Amino acid sequence: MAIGIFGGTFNPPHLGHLRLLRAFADRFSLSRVLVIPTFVPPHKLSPDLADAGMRLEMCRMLFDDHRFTVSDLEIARGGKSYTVETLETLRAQYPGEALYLLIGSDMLESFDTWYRADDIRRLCTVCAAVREKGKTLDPNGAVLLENFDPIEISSTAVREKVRLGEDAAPYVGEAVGAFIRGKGLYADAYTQYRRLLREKLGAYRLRHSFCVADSAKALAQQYGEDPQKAYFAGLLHDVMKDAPRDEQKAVIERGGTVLGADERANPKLWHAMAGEAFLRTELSVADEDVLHAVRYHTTGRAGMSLLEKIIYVSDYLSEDRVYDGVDRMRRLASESLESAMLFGLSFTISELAKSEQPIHPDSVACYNEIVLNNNGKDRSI
Ligand code: DGI
Ligand code: FE
Ligand code: FE
Repeated sequence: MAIGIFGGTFNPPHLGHLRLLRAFADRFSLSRVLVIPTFVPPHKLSPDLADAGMRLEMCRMLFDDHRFTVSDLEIARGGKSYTVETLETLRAQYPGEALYLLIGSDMLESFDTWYRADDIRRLCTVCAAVREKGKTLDPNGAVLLENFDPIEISSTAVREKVRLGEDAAPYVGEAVGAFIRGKGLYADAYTQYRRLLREKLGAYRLRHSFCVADSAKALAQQYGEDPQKAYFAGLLHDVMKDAPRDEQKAVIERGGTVLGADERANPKLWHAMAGEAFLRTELSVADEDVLHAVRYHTTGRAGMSLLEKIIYVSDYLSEDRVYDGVDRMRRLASESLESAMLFGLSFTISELAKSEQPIHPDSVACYNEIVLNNNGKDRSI
């Protein structure tokens, strides 16, 4: 009998691991493969690292094959997980059986620096497979799994997808996907909102929203606003943008806002008002400053707060934006929010005027306020 050993953090285990494990078992005719999640010392624990019990449980769900056994050997042992010690334990437990150790190809290069690497080589056959399609590998004393067709996914990438509100199931299978969601693993305080945005927005608008949130957070840090608040407002500022117009209108009316004549004629402005109403009524947001930042992100207005300005400007300079002048916009925003506001307002107002569209009075008031404050320059001549 030959026994395979596959260690890793499995945070979380994914379909790439599963495919690799199957190829490993097939290639060496392994009757048994021990999957051994590593112990992680408490000081390394982070919100991004599922605890040992959960990693074990996820492994048991995913590696559901009669040949595979998930073992808590290293987790139960605790302390630093030395592979050589695990091999010695297994050698004693399974005398006379050939041991095959599967390691990640990324580990191969540094293998010689592993604790007692020569003893590891004596105790087992070291095996490795490519992780990226079409890559070749320097075996460095290991037996390579030939013709292995990897699934190009990593635990890091899965965690990032989950954090951004994506469902993990396509990468980790239904059971582990449901587990991650149920336990709220790898989520941060905004994951639920990103998930909501995924339902409400198309791909373009979703990316824009993520980018505006990032920009808003950075500007908040620069100008002394609460970065979390700015991130949240930026994330949700366009939440209603892709909804059909009659739905936008219904949300506005349900929120108790009455459309004025300037707004009724201009459906492009509705998403900002509907956004405010949605935050207030559906998400129970009570922070008036956040609500105003969403409400006035399209037109601006006179007397804007710092947060309102940050959201207004972020919408123009987020990473997804490409237009002539975006570099200038970014430069201006790094110097003064008002200069950036003025640049944005001038840009939009002249675009609107060129195509003979109405300009909302709030935009005019916002523009005038900044110009009359001179924006630090003398305009009296
Ligand atoms: O939602 P975004 O595309 O990210 O950006 P936005 O909320 O600034 O919306 C931009 C649209 O709104 C664009 O089509 C121009 C229009 N807009 C902006 N300010 C005014 C305006 N339309 C009118 N009529 N009046 C304005 O003052
Ligand atoms: Fe918008
Ligand atoms: Fe926007």
